[in-house]
Amino acid sequence: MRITALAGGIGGSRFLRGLLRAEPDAEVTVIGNTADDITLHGLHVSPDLDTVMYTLGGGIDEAQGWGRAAETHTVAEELAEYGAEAPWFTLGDRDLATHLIRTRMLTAGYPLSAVTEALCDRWRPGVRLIPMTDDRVETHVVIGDDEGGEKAIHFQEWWVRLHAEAPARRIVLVGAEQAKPAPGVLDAIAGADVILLPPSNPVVSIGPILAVPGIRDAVRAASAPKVGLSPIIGGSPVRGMADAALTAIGVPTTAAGVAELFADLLDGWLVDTVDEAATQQVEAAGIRARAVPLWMTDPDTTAAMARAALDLAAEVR
Ligand code: GDP
Ligand code: FO1
Ligand code: CA
Repeated sequence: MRITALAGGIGGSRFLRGLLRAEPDAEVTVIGNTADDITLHGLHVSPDLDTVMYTLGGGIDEAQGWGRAAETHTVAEELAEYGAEAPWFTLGDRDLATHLIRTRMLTAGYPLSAVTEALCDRWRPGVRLIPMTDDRVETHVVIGDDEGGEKAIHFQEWWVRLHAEAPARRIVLVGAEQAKPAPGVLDAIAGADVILLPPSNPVVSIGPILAVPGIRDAVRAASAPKVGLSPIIGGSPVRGMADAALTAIGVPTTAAGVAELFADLLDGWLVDTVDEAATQQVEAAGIRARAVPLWMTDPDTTAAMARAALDLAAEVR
């Protein structure tokens, strides 16, 4: 079975780990979000690609959900002593090696998709990981400034430094309109037997992937059933500040609200059992809905979620 999934960082990669457990023989292609990418100290950092690569490759810091296991921070401490840029964004020593290799290959002229493939040669994540685009796309968040005006800041500054507490007036995907899907992305969508939307942040993880011209249309046009899993349980984003991003685009932080955001392309949607009542609203939007446990507490529970998504896909096919 060929499965294509669109994924952000932590939510996406934890779900993918369950998917590989539920369906070990599946050929899984992951289209990763790159709009969180940031250049720091001259290095190209791709948090969501790395989170997928490290999680599935066994190198993730499990408790934190991002960055490397058994990490040290000697370089970060030295950079702080120099008063270097962005002290709020910590790059660990082990993680830095990834950014060094990535930047070196990009500078040598390789596209990000080829660089990602090379990095995955080491990590062997068990999926084919493709960035959504080889072009630069950056999520910026417009917030109020001290003079009563407004300013746009990089998504990571809003998320990590400001903890998404500064109300977002707009979320702008800089460069998205000019971006092209990376090689292999459209084929992976058109050739899939099932297309999955894991419980990733709908606004700043799945949103940017679908905003690359051609990707949303390709998903909609694909013959495969398209099934998503709600990243919102009982009106809360479980982990992180997805509610702040949803509010910024005027979408309620509910399992049904997120389904409606993707109503043009979804055939099926899973909500958590506490949101069982939301299935009616989702079905009214023309999407088959089921309620199953959606807390990714352990590998078995997460595999059961993936199984439920594939069962729903078979049902709506
Ligand atoms: P990020 O890029 O690291 O922020 O990760 P993603 O975009 O892939 O996923 C983040 C989202 O995962 C959060 O907004 C949560 O809503 C969702 N999430 C995290 N843990 C769980 C869980 O156990 N169950 C469900 N259903 N959603 C989760
Ligand atoms: N998240 C943080 O909250 N603080 C950090 O210092 C931080 C550093 C970092 C370094 C590499 C990496 O791949 C991810 C990192 N993250 C950090 C996580 C990450 O950038 C965000 O959680 C997501 O991009 C939000 O979607
Ligand atoms: Ca992310």
